[in-house]
Amino acid sequence: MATEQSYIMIKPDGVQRGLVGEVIKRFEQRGYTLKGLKLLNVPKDLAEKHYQDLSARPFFPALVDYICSGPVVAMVWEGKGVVATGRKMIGATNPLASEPGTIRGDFAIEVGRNVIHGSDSVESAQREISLWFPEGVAEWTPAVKPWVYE
Ligand code: FUP
Repeated sequence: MATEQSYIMIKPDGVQRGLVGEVIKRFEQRGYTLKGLKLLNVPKDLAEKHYQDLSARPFFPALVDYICSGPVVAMVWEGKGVVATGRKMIGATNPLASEPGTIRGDFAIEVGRNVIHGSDSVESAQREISLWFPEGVAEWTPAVKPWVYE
């Protein structure tokens, strides 16, 4: 049975503010498995493709500029329910509406500086993982798996 994967990205503000370890720690501690990880400066066409559904929105040019303003950390995380649970761990799009205890609720104020992206559905995750990791991701099974899953 294929295990669910999500595309999780620490945006340029998260990288610049030194939140990479904090984000990775939260996903690791929850029990999810890191399958892909890279730091990259985002080409404009990749940012535009990633956010293609928002291309008609007034904030789109600023959003693309923000994503291209410094390196991001692109990741693939795997595990049961990782898409929906990842979104809960990340918090609401607008950080002022994000609950404390979520990543955005603990570390962000502005919607245009909201630290992290997480796929919003399994279908989006598949599209985003192909877009950001055309080379594919690592194959491995963590030894703790029987202690995380019954
Ligand atoms: P999310 O799935 O939580 O990342 O939210 P969306 O896909 O709706 O929005 C993607 C990104 O667009 C947000 F992370 C930040 C940006 N955005 C704005 O800058 N202004 C807005 O009003 C809405 C979204």
